[in-house]
Amino acid sequence: MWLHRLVQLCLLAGLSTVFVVSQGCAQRLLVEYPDDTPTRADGRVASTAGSPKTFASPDARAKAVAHANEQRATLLGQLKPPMATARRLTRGMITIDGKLDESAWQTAQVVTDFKNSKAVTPESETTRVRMAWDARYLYVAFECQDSDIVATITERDGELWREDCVEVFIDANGDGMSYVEYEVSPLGVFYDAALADYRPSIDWVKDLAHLDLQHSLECYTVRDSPMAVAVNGTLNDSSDTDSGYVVELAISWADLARGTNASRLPPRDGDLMGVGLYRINIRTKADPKTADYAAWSPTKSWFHVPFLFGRVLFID
Ligand SMILES: [Ca+2]
Ligand SMILES: [Ca+2]
Ligand SMILES: [Ca+2]
Repeated sequence: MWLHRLVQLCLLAGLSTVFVVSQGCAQRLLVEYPDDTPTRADGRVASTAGSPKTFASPDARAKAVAHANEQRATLLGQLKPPMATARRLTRGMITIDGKLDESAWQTAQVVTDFKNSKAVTPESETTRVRMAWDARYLYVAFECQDSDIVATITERDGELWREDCVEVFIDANGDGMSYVEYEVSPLGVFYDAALADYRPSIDWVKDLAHLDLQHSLECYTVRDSPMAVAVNGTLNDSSDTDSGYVVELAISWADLARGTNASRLPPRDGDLMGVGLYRINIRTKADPKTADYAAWSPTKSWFHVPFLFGRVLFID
């Protein structure tokens, strides 16, 4: 019954392929994201609302900017964003199927040690991420240990951050301002947005946590960024203990280029990008109110702090 309902939900969500394989008492679910998914907007659209912050006087603005710059320098010094390498692959080495059995994944650097972003405390269940790239895609693989997998949202671009999900933010030109955001849920639902025209000195004058999302968020829809999810456990059933889920994602350089103002994609050997890797982990069993908002590079606030993203070094 549960399975039937899940397949129904996936069909409703426009997901083209669902494979279920029984593994003892564990159930394995693979979901592929189709090419013809409905879109909210084709490519970039203009910001819909909001206006830049205003200040009582030029002096007040200068003070606010100086204060924000000072805070940014302090946070950078305290949090020291981590770095990881992504190695270049030959095309075809990775198959997006939710299984990380390719040799390219076995040899990729493992990013781990995620912390709750605000409190900078260790997450409750382990997240491991690997990255790699080729001429067409940036590949990102999440392995999420999760004893209680929670995912009910089936709508594309739904509010996935309210349930279990993983998130990748990419500041392709490293300016600490504009970036794209991708989210994937254990149900294989996708969210994407471009955050542009973001001005750290002006939009964050209060406490570095007040990015004017209304002004900066742009709807945008990927065209060539396939992903697959494998769940080892039961979704939305807290009566048992789940093992976790895997998200295997390929983000095309073409999609990234449409969402950012990066001038040089794909990257070249030695290029650096800002990359935020995040995971939201609802733990209904532990306490319905608790969740981990975990980050590879914690921000001491929410996730939208692009100058504190981790750094990824692209190497041949
Ligand atoms: Ca694979
Ligand atoms: Ca969970
Ligand atoms: Ca479960």
